[in-house]
Amino acid sequence: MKKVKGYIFDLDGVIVDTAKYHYKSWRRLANKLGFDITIEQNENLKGVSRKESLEYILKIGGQSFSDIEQTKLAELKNSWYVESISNMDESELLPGAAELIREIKAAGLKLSLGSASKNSERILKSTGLYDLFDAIIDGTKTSESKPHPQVFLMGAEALGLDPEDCVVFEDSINGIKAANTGGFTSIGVGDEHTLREASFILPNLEGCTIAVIEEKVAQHK
Ligand code: B16
Ligand code: MG
Repeated sequence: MKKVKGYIFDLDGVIVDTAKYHYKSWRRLANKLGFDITIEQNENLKGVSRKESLEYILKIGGQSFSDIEQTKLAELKNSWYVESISNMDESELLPGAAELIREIKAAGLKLSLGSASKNSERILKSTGLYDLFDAIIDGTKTSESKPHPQVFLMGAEALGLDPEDCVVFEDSINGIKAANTGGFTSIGVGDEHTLREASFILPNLEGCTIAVIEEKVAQHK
């Protein structure tokens, strides 16, 4: 890659600190059904759609429900999740994320969201970032879940760029796999061991600038 032309951001766990609310809401649902889920099991839920997350959780609890009941359970979890993000503002942004997004926009480079969430519009609006994105690809537009690369491929296409000209920021194992499979440079944001399949890893986005990314991408080649 000569120069990074497109920046694709995952939402939950990269831009905003919502992963903890997803976990809390899934845990509340599991507890209501009579079992519990661990923080390690929650790692496998990151980047995974609501429907597939529920299927995974029900498997942990050894429980089965009809499709209609599953829809109701997913809706119940989402109502708790939406309630927990109802007063969301800029204070929920993860360190450095908004600064980097604003720098990319000011530099005239392309920005897309690549999230599994169906709540992304609400979250981006309440944190003041919605208008900065050239494309918003999320769970309302995709038919495949990460680790399938669809969400990122749609993002690159919406930006008019090839995957090899774009970087993807991700906090989940499934998201890193999706970016790698799609031919993107994957940037893991978070734990070094968990995200070891990424092209490179940053502990968080604090102090992260276009120059930092360009340098890391050049080193990775
Ligand atoms: P929703 P991301 C993902 O968002 C979350 O990591 C995952 O935990 C959640 O189940 C999924 O969105 C669906 O979210 O229930 O809001 O539609 O990390 O891909 O931005
Ligand atoms: Mg995420």
